[in-house]
Amino acid sequence: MNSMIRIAVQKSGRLSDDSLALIKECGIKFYNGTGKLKSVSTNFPVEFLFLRDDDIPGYVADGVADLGIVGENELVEKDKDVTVLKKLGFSKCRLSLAIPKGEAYTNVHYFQGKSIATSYPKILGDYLSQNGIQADIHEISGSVEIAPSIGLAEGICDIVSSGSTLMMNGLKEVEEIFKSEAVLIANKSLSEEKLTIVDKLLFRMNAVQKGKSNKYVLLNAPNSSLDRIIQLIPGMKSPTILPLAQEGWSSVHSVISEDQFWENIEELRAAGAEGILVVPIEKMVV
Ligand code: PRT
Ligand code: ZN
Repeated sequence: MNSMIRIAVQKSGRLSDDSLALIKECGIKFYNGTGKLKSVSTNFPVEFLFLRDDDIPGYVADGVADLGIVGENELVEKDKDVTVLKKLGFSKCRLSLAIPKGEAYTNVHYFQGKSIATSYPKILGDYLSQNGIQADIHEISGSVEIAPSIGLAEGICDIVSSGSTLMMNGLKEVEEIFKSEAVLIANKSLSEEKLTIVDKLLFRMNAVQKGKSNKYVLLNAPNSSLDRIIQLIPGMKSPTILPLAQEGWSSVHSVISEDQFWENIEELRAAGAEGILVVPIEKMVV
């Protein structure tokens, strides 16, 4: 029988769009009409389960799903025995302690004997005990940020991204206790057949990720500066050099990481490069 893997992705929420976009960029086609709980790809041996993110670590640990895409915050909180295959670079956020704006804060001992509302009692509990703090953890499932203003708790521990939710609720961030991003997780006892499919998927994901962090650069340069330019943008093996119709000039094609490009641009221009074009790369296999 032909094997197939099952991937659990968030049904709707902050992880969904980027998870599905990544899968599509890997060339995997499927239909995800609203309200669907399952979908089978038409061109890759994979079935998708659309779930609440809270359930994903458990489903993967139990083998109901073979793989899952979930935030590290949810994974660590649920404390399930799964393998993290890959950090995916999206849904980045932090889990932080926050207190009312007007409160004076010096260090984490502020929380000694205080009450803290959170949806992450395990991560918070571990952090407090590592710091020798005894506090009263109130587990609540949503709207954590209003807990201090309604008198439920003195501080909160919640996910922060831009910080505007804290600000709007008269709170200030005082300790970052955990950094999170989306990760690809796997069941620990996948069959050889399934592992072969997982490897194919990882190969595609790596190509997509590498493509995103690199750019294709084309520029014109006088032949006298080619040696310097090749040093600055050595590319994957070495740059492609093509003669321009104008005597004494060449077109240089190379691949460069975006960060490096901004660092090198002045030097490229100083070396005589002109007409510099930077083009996105869809996939990159090295
Ligand atoms: O319905 P389901 O259970 O599947 O979804 P959910 O409501 O539990 O989770 P969802 O979709 O809100 O978030 C999914 C994951 O996205 C989280 O587990 C995090 O890993 C990640 N993520 C990234 C965030 C945020 N950014 C984020 N800003 N999760 C939540 N928030 C919330 C936060 O709780 C707070 O209310 O946004 C508010 C803070 O945002 P700022 O920008 O105002 O600081
Ligand atoms: Zn959730």
